[in-house]
Amino acid sequence: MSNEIPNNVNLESDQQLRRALAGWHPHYLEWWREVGPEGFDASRVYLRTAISVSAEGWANYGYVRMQDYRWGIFLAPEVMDRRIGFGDHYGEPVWQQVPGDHRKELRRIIVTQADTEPASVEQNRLLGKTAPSLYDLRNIFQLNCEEGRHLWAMVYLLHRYFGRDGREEADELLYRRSGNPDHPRILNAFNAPVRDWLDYFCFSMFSDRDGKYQLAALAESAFDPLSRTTRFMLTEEAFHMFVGESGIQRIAARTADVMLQKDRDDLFELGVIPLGVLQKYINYWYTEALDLFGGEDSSNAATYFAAGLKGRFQEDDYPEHLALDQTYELRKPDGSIEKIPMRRAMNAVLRDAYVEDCHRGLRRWNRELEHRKIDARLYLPAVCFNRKVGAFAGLPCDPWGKILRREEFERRRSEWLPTEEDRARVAAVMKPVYEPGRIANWIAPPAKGIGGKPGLEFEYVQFN
Ligand code: BYC
Ligand code: FE
Ligand code: FE
Repeated sequence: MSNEIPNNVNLESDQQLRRALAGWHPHYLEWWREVGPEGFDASRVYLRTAISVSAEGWANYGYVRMQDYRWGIFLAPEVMDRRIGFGDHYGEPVWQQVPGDHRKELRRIIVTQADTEPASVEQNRLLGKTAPSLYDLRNIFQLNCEEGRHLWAMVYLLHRYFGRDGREEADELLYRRSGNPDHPRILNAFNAPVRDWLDYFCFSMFSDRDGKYQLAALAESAFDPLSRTTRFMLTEEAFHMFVGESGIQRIAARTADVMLQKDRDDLFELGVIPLGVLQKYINYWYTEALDLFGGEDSSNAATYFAAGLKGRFQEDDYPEHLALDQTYELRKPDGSIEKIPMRRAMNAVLRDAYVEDCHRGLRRWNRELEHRKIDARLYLPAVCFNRKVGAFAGLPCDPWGKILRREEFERRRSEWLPTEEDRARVAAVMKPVYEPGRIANWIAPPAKGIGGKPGLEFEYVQFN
């Protein structure tokens, strides 16, 4: 079987690991059949498959049926004499095995990360039915397959380094289900339904970007196998964020074009998505993603940092790596400041880097509006808006950070967050387009195609 699993972890010579994976693999395929993309089992998709970690190993494009995708196990190359970059063990050699003292925490971090990967596949499973073009259809399938591979990456760590309880956790990962009240996925945003392509693009923009920051923090880990797996996963994450960011950009561009041509209020009737509705989806998914960072004041975060398990985004860029005797200043909506010891504030530090990154995407979207001399602008709501986790959880504040009376917040909620009516109208414009050369009315064509192919004319998915 190991010859079926592309890998650079010497699977051929590790019989125990091979046996563990051989037990898990059929369950994984069952899971994919049950909750993977629905309705495209017979389709051949123009996918990229990683066959090695070198640049050439990447550019491997071809038609495959998704269930035959070669999910592999890849670690970024070992860095010689790598040292622990932060926390109480700063400067010591990194670990090639799990230290007994931190086993529980490490397993928990890996399981939390792992759980998001299959969850996202489950969330997206129906979207192929309403894809705006073959290009977009191919991209969602590419992301699904790569999230499947990310699950493999984490299951590799559990099987290889955590023995029996690692194998049990790996089984649980195929048992929990996004949105299932009895056995839900671990983090909230991964139980939220992704019902239409606006949800999906926002999800890829904001939740996959959380992935980028969490994976980057884990890439700093003293546990070297975790660092190496997450470093390779990060190379795939860039495309996931591109799909989300460029997807929203193309929607904004299309809506703006229609606004220029037709001076009509009801853009839905013209088959495009009003900017106000796009804004509500942004408000929703951005704040769901902010919750994924955990509490601003977190003893777990302090433990992870002290132990060297989870660092900051690009830890090397910080002037020092102990984060002792420093405080983080958390600004509250009432203008007051809460001082948090720095190590306990690592979730907030990571989130701040994330927020800045989101603003870069936002500026690109707004440029589409500026170009066309349209006055409206998209924005990112204040970090205290619509929160369920952390210091701002449950606060009735508006997207500009102003605290409201609770009744007023409830009354105006539909101005800021998608309503059932919004969702129904979005769903009504999302009719599938499966012909090469054509695209749905509500989104602009992509600037370029995939793997050197044209954006629209190429038959990225062949139905059988
Ligand atoms: N939902 O100390 P606290 C990706 C719990 S995305 C539900 O504030 P901590 C991807 C928490 O477990 C990247 N529960 O936070 C994207 C704790 O429970 P206990 C995913 C939550 O522990 C798209 C309590 O509240 N990667 O890859 O520092 C497609 C207090 O927590 C939530 C990771 O998350 C929540 N949102 O947790 C595909 C990296 N937040 O101890 C893939 C691994 C907190 O009271 N995870 N809780 O029982 C971690 O590093 C950390 O666990 C967290 C923050 C970042 C989640
Ligand atoms: Fe992932
Ligand atoms: Fe991703």
